[in-house]
Amino acid sequence: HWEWQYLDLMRRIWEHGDERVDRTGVGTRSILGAELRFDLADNRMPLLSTKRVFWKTATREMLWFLTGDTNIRSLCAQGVEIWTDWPLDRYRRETGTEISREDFSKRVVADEAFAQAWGDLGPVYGKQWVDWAVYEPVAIEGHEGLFRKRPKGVNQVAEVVASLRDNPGSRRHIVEGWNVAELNAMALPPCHKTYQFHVADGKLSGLLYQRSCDLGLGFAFNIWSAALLVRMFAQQAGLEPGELVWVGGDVHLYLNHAALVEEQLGRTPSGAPRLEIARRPESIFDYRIEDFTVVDYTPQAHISAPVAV
Ligand code: DHF
Ligand code: TMP
Repeated sequence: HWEWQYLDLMRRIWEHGDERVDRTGVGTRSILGAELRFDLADNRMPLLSTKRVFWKTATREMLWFLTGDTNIRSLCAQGVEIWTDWPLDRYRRETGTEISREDFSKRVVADEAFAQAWGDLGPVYGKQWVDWAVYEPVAIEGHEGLFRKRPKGVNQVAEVVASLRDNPGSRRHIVEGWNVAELNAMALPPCHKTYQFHVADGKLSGLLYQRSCDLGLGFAFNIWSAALLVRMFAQQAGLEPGELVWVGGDVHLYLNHAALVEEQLGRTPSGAPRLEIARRPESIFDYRIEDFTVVDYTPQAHISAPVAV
C-alpha cells in the first residue's frame, strides 16, 4: 500500500530527525529531503486511510487558489477555517483585541470592509498562480528607470494548460509560487511552492516540490491537492492521469504532535479511494465543488492535532 511510504517517513523523522527550534517556537524533529511516489491510474487518489482527511475542505482551498483570491473571506463563508489563524493572529497582535476565532471568522464574512482590512493573506498562491505581477519599462524622457505594472500579470495555470496541449514534450510545464520580491508581503511564504508537469505515453504526471512540510497536519492536504491539480490539468489537456511525485525539503513533525504520531503509526493502511469528476468544465477555472465525488474511502477516525501558527 502506498501509504507505508508516508508512515515510514513519519517513523524515520520521529525516531531520527534532528530536533530544532523553528519559527513558531513549538519545536520540530526534521530531516532535509524526501521523496514519495503515487500512481494515479484508475482515478486513484493519495488520500490517507490511517486518519480521516477532509478532502472537500482541501478541494475548496484548491478551487479558491484557482480563482486568484487571497482573502480568507470566501473560505470562511464556506466553513473552511484552515487559513483563519494567520489573519486572526495579525489582528490580535496589531489591535490588541481579544476575539475568538469563531467571532473573527463571522465578522470577516459579514463585514466586507473588515475582510478587506484584516482577511487578506497578501500575494500568496492564488495571486502568483494566475496573476504573477509583471513590470515593464515606461519610455518617458528624463524618467529613465521608470517601470509600470501591467494591468494583467502572468496566468501560469492557463499557460501550463496551453503548453500541455500545444507542446506536451516541454520540460517547462511549471507553476511557481516562490515570487522572491513579494515574499515579505505574504502571511506565509508558499510551502507547496513548485509544481512541474510531464507528459509521456498519453499520461500526465506531476511533481510537487514542497520546501517545508508539516508531516502530521498539512501533508495530508498537500498530497491530495497536488493529485487533484494533476487530475484537473489532465482532464483539460485530454490526458490520462500518470504518476504523482512528492519531494519534500524540510520535512518535520512538531513536538506537540506526539499523540498523533503514536496513534497513526499504530494503524494499518487499507483501501484504494478514487476520485470521480462529474463533467469536463470549459476551462481549468470552471470546476465547482459539486463536480467531485470520492468513492471507496473508508478511513480510520480523524486525529486532531494543534496547528503551529
Ligand atoms: N502551518 C503549520 N504549522 N502547519 C500546516 O499544515 C499549515 N498549513 C496551512 C497554513 N499554515 C500551516 C494551510 N493548510 C489545516 C490543514 C491544512 C492547512 C491548514 C490547517 C488543519 O487544521 N487541518 C486539520 C483540520 C481540518 C479542518 O478543520 O477541516 C486536520 O486535521 O486536517
Ligand atoms: P515556515 O514558513 O516557517 O516553513 O512554516 C510553515 C509551516 O506550515 C511548516 O510547518 C510547513 C507548514 N505547511 C504545510 O505543511 N503545508 C502547507 O500547505 C502550508 C501552507 C504550510
